[in-house]
Amino acid sequence: MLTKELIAIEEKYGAHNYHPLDVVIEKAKGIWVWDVEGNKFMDCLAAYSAVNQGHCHPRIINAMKEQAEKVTLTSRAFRNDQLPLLCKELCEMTGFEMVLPMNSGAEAVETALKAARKWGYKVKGVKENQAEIIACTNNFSGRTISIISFSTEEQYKDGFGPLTPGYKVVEYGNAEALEAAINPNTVAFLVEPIQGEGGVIIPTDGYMKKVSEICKKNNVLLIADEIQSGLGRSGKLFAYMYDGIQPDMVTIGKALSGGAYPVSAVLSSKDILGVFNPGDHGSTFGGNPLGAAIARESLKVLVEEKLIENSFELGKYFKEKLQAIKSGYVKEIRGRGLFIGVELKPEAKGARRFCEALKDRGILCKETHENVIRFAPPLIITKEDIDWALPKIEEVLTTL
Ligand code: IF1
Repeated sequence: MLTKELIAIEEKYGAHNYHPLDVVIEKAKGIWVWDVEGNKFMDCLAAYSAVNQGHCHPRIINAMKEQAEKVTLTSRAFRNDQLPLLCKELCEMTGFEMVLPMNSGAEAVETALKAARKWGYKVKGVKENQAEIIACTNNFSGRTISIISFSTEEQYKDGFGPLTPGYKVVEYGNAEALEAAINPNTVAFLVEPIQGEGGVIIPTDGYMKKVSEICKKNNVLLIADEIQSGLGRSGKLFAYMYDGIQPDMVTIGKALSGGAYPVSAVLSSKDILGVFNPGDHGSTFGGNPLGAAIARESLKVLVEEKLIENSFELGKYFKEKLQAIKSGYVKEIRGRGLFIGVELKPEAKGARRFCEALKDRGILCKETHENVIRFAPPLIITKEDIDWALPKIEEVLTTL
């Protein structure tokens, strides 16, 4: 079936909770995707950084096939041979002591929030039900009712009340605002070291170091949400590493599985994740052997194919070339590694039409926050691929 028919069917039978570009993808490999009519596109979104390793990476797909022939799900009522190895390998790779595996990014964030609250009561000594968690303006950490409760995007909250209490919001990038908001009931500060949905917002140098010091001084847990910015996207393993800190908890997801299967996790210490006793928390699929096998191979690919270094080098190259484009529409170009946002001026009348024009030239991007075009291709991209895309991007940014 062709694009129009498939779109009509989806419009009829599928809920309209998205407004996707009208490209119907049938096949994907590396940085390229093909639609049902055989048109080829460069994927510059990488499924919101879930396919950092490239679409259908052969090693990841093979790991998935092999494990799928053995056992896919045991539930956590029993043990399996893949989860212990994933936990060990994740800790060795990241320097954390303990892992709690979940499935979606939101579930990992919810797990971190629950751990912080319970740590607050059992370890810090906050009075029951008085725990406060501080988040940032323009945050995005998932779509559950508790997570949207601290969103500053009205649409994400509209119609979903009553919201979960116990959250405060401070200005992103403003360490003094965090310090002022902390009180004896504050148990944690949740922050994205680079805000993705917020429009690829990079805080001033040293912000993460400052908030880490403020949290330590006030016995408040620092939770870094690296579900989008992590696993090489920023040019380092984690974006917080630009400030040379180690948060108390880190949430990861998306590229943890190379886009092959929902796998997420919370990385932390024994003291913090030790607040969970058997039966406190869990999930049917959390820690399943299929996801664990896929995640183990996805991490190996990231390291062995030097994708983090590639993200750093080619991100610098891509950003410099974008900055060299003389466009009256561009207000600012931000980025770290292959996490790049091109913010347009109001007179550009929004980024959506630029994404549509890029699609017509074989490049798939996604606008974020109305006027930012996000360029976040798989980390396997080459200089030649970027050179293929640049003239098309220049044409759109200078002639639309
Ligand atoms: C959508 C963007 C939105 C995330 C960070 C947790 C999660 C995400 C930093 C939750 C998920 C996805 C969700 C998807 C679109 C995309 C997204 F930021 F990437 F662009 F929405 F803002 N922390 N981000 O980025 O992970 O539960 O989705 O696995 O909901 O539209 P999830």
